[in-house]
Amino acid sequence: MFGFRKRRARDGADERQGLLARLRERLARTRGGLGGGLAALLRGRGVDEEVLEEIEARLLLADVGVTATTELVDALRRSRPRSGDEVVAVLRERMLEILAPCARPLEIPDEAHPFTILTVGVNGVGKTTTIGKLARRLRDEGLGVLLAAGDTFRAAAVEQLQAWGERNGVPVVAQGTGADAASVIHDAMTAAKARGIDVVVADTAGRLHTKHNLMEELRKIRRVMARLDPGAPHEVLLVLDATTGQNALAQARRFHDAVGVTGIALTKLDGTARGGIVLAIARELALPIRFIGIGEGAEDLRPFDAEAFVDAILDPGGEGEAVADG
Ligand SMILES: Nc1nc2c(ncn2[C@@H]2O[C@H](COP(=O)(O)OP(=O)(O)OP(=O)(O)O)[C@@H](O)[C@H]2O)c(=O)[nH]1
Ligand SMILES: [Mg+2]
Repeated sequence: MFGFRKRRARDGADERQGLLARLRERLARTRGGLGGGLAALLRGRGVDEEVLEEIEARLLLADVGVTATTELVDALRRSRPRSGDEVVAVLRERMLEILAPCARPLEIPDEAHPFTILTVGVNGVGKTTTIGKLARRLRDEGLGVLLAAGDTFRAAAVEQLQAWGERNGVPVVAQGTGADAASVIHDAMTAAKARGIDVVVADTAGRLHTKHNLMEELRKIRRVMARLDPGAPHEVLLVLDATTGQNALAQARRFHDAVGVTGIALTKLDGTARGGIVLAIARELALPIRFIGIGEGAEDLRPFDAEAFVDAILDPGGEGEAVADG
């Protein structure tokens, strides 16, 4: 009995190592600009003003944003690091201070029946894909999930969500293209209640945050949901695309003003050197970062873990990796 438990614990540790390694691999481009680049920059010289300016430029290039970059560089200036390791240690500590308040995982309490998640965001940021991955994650945790095909605008949107539903064995409630999105989501909530489903995740059509009438439509969806359950939507999950850089902040502000965002999923952190946007989001918006997307596969959605993230973008660690790609 004891042996079994010990093996389980080790399997858990191995699995965590595997997850961290994959995160590192997927964030290689951001790390190339920050951590990996730092090691090369500091080789054989002290941390003078010129080095600080270079670090500042790299942080800005990685989309860390002016406010957080200034804070990080000021911290370096004050602590007078004498080696690359010390620079990394100071940055690590400060970055964690910035990120920690935002690393609040999505919790699904037992009381909400069903717990409803309304997914919103600009066109093409990864809403539907995130919903598909999330459905898989929730299902694996033993929760009953139902998806609502609330993107009734784009022609192939319903089929795309249905494909994710089939892949994960999760039911999808849909009407045709052109149907009223609020009515689809209403139907889904009613069906979920009748079937004792735990979580409803609703897709919506991509919309530009600057289009007033489209934001008004989201407000209507909100109202319809609240009529069925005063607590709904329990989560308004805003999906942001990391490759859009600082524009993501503008999107977040507009969506938050319109529908009250309660959590952020930040996608496409793989393959971009602009992963520092996570720090800008944490610094500029007091919103929980629930998930990060690091690939297109079903297992590529991760709860946001500040420590794992900072280590993955900063740690020059790995052998001979230094300045991988630019
Ligand atoms: N590399 C990468 N690609 C992603 C990630 N998330 C989504 N994508 C890709 O981004 C593209 C758009 O994703 P969708 O889920 O269709 O985006 P959407 O927001 O639903 O788009 P609309 O419904 O048209 O507004 C697809 O090709 C996805 O595979 C991610 O974390 N990493
Ligand atoms: Mg979509």
